[in-house]
Amino acid sequence: MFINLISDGIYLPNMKHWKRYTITAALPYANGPKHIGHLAGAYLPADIYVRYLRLKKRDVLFVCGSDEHGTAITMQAMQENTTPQAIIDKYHVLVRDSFEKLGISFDIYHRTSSPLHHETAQEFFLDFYNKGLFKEITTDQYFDEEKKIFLADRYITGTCPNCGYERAYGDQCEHCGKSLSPSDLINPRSTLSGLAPVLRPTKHWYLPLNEYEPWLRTWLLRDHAKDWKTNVYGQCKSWIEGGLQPRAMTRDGEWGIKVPLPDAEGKVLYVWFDAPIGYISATKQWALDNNKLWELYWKDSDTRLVHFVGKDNIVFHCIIFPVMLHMHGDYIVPDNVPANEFLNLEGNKMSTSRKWSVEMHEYLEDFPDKVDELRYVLCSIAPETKDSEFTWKDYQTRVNSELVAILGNFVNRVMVLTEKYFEGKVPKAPENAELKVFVTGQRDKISESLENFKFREALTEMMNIARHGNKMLTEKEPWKTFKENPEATGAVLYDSLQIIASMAILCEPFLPFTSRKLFGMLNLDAKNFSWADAGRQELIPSGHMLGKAELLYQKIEDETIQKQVDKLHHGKTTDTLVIENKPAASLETPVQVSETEPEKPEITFDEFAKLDLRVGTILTAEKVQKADKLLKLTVDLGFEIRTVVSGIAEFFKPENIIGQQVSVVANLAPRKIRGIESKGMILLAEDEMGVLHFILPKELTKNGSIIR
Ligand code: B3M
Ligand code: ZN
Repeated sequence: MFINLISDGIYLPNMKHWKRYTITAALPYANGPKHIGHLAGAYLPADIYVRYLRLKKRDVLFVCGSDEHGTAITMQAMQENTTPQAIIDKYHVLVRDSFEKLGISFDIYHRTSSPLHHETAQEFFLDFYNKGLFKEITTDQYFDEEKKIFLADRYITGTCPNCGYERAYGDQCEHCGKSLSPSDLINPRSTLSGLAPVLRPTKHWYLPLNEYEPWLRTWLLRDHAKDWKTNVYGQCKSWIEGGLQPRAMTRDGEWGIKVPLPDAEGKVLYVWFDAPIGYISATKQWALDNNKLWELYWKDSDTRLVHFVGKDNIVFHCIIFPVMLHMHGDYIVPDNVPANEFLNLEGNKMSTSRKWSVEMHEYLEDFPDKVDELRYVLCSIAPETKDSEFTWKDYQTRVNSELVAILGNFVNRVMVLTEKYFEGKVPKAPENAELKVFVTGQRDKISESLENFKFREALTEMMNIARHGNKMLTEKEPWKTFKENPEATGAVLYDSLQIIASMAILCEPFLPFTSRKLFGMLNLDAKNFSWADAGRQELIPSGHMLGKAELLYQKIEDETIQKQVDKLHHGKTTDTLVIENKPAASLETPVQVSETEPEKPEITFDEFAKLDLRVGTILTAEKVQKADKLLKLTVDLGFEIRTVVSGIAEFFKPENIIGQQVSVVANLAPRKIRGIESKGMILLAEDEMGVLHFILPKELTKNGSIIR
């Protein structure tokens, strides 16, 4: 426990006074564009935090860059008939430029393909190797003989031994949710060639995570029980308690960083080994470019290291990378990993490959001058503690009724009235002590929320200042008092201008473009102000000439919103991209493979006649705990009521399918799914977008009717 004076002059408990900050945001895979869910998950909160720290005049470094290795990129290149280099070159630029336009203020946006990074990652590997820390293990892995490549789990499909679904992946069955390993699959096939893969022995270097369990229990489970977000802490706890296994830190393949050993021909470093080291190489590059000492940002215990990531990256940043830093010895470990959950879009999971997403570059094309609007909405709905949802309607409402009606309106009224009554000069007025207490109080509330990574709360407190200003104008009606009492009008406008000046500072982390405009309108130089200035007396002095007023925000019309909704529903026309990094149960982050389903072998009529297909009606539906994809249904089959567990939770809300008529395979052998006995299977059609639809008789049909 630390008690420290922070620079605003207030005491905040539990807060160490850090000398400097190293802030990282997950390195995006350079194999596709990134969507607003990524932005809300990691990059926006990181940027808000960093901008806040800079305003507090802290020494802060914000690093990011492209993650350019991994089997996903190799496989994608094969599928698209191009090279990994061509893919990463294209998306490195697209993603970097999108971030820049969105005001994400990285100090460096590096690349893991750079020689400096290769060297740094190899140095880590050799450090562990020379200290004898790796375990060398030879195992049998599936190999595609046609493509001459070892297959990552995701690239093997086959029949699920648990539910019989024929397109289960080597790491998980998406139908019943069971996690699998490739050898569990019945009739495994390579998704690249369609051929049955063969097993071949291969040697790899493993990080003995299990040996670091005691350290993790102390450093993470004990020391961060209070200050880490519960969603993050909970995930780490279940990983550690589930028993840690040694993890291979190398892969077979050509694309990536060569394993720096003589007997390692054809082996590269595992992408999750090298990618987080990318934060360190980015720091080295930045230090070279700016004449700084990189080691201070990674090896000094007074440096606060914070990783901003989405929830699918938690284990890598909270367990694997910290273990690596700890094994190396000289490095600091993260003080916090304030990971967010996922942002859904209009009722469904956001997904680039399914074309159900708003890509950052597309938003920028359609709304080039509405960056703060997006930042505002994404921060207000950020999935801080649980998944949340973006809808275009909600975007419109928040922009119109909050940014336009509260902040924009307040600023506009004050500018117009000052111009009208005081020729655009800050009027003379006595200091308002009460207002000063209010604004400094808000400033400190925002600080506290931001220090605790509660961005939504911080944004609300920031907007409450504008709400307060509007209320003041409405109550005091300075336009009515001017004739008889110009001092009264002057006093209200003076106070309002002080509020706006404070807001120009306090809104900067969230709305940097608005802040810039406000400083311009106030005719003040942003460089002369810091966080501590917000709320201080005479922030903008009497007699100061204001700049030109401009409209901060414009109302968003229904047509604009409708266009976006239509675009989403009708699929997109841009040719850019198509691959999604699917967070999987395995530690490999793979590519969603789009393939045409091959025809199945012929069956006889008698074989077909063995199926007992029936019409049924869903009576109840509920989510299965801890299984994102599963719903537990009871289905009325006429002759009996059945429990059926179905992998449709991503597509249907339980309350929406009660009373739905469905087709059921009634004589499927019962099986236990997540401890629930399921008997029967609901039939669904999967469209080209991967969306599921029920198959049902055209007319309402008696339950139990036979389908033939
Ligand atoms: N590229 C995965 C992702 O974008 C990965 C993050 C690396 S952070 C070191 O989800
Ligand atoms: Zn299954």
